Amino acid sequence: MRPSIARQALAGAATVSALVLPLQPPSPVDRRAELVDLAPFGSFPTITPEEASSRAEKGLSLLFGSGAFGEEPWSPPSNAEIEDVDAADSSMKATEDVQDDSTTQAAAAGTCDANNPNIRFEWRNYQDTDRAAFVAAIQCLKAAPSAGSPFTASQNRYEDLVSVHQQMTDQIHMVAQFLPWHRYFVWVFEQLMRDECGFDRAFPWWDETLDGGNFAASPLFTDAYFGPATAVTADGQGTCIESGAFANTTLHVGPGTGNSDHCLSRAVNETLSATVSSSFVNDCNSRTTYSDMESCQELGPHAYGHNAIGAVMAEVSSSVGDPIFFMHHLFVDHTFRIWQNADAARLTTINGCADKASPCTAVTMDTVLSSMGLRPDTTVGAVMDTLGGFLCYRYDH
Ligand SMILES: *[C@@H]1O[C@H](CO)[C@@H](O)[C@H](O)[C@H]1NC(C)=O
Ligand SMILES: *[C@@H]1O[C@H](CO)[C@@H](O)[C@H](O)[C@H]1NC(C)=O
Ligand SMILES: [Cu+2]
Repeated sequence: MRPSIARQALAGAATVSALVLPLQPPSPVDRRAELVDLAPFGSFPTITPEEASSRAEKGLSLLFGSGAFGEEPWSPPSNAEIEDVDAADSSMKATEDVQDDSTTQAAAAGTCDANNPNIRFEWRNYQDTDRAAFVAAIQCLKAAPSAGSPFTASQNRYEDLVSVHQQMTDQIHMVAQFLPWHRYFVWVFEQLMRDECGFDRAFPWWDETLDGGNFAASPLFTDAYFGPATAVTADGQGTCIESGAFANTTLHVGPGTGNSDHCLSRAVNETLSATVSSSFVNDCNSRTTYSDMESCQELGPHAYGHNAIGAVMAEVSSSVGDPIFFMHHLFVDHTFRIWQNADAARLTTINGCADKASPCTAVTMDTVLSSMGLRPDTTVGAVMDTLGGFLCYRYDH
């Protein structure tokens, strides 16, 4: 089913917003972006920041801000840090470090020079030429053919990623391997960009807390890059994205478990985006057991980021259809890495449920992570350390 789309005349639109007017050719002055019913998209389940705060171990949370978490993650980069990046031209250096066959070489060798890993640069530290190359490589995946079966409904290489996530939804959400699987999935995306679209630069990440409360003004949501963070309308509709690198995209996978053609749409709610804050992130990261931290992050900042962008991004199974998905999950992965940095044991241990059976199967280092053949399967243990050999990256801060 195609979500119903109402095109409205501009004049007096607010007073006739409930009406679906007959389609008419828009004049250049009068036309508005197509509106989208949000009902087919639903939303991610959440806990409130207050719930996260009241359940967190307050003793540990006092350590935040004192440098106890190593990379001082949640303050904007200092001028000195930015100058370091410029002086070393680290994006070029990281570029040279990319292995020709990074899919298998690092995994087979099991080595990573921790002094010389790939570096993921926060979008504000990522140069314009790198930004343009990054979105161009995503466009390349969207223009390349799908590999076909088993990527149901996919009509291009990018949608193969959407299809994998859609089909695996129940195995990768609300389970302990949520964080390791999405770390692996971002890596799979990175490999497709490098191996199939020639992307040979450092990767970016998005410190979403810097844009909380004002996604619309984020340097990601511009016509040069991901397109606008269009606001949810007063009567709760989204809009098709009509500018930026992914303007006028038709998606074929989803929404939900079904597959029907629908536009790439957003419905940004800045009340929800304001919830994506460093205090919420830190409350979740102050939890000392993996499973407590994981559920707090998944239902907390992770879920609010999805719901704040809305429409395609708010739909659990096929949210990958909006390329901002990967920037959001780079943020989630950064948060996970910061939690791990506080204690070396967090690179080699995990707990919680690997499935939704009762009693459940416990997650272990040997729990398998699959991308349905996009890239080889791996294990939770292989991705716990971002410098462990299968992976070889760190964040710029
Ligand atoms: C934005 O989210 C808040 C919090 O859930 C909600 O109360 C409000 O109605 C939403 N705004 C719109 C326009 O949907
Ligand atoms: C997207 O479609 C709209 C409506 O047809 C059009 O005005 C706009 O120019 C298109 N944008 C691009 C980048 O093609
Ligand atoms: Cu997911």
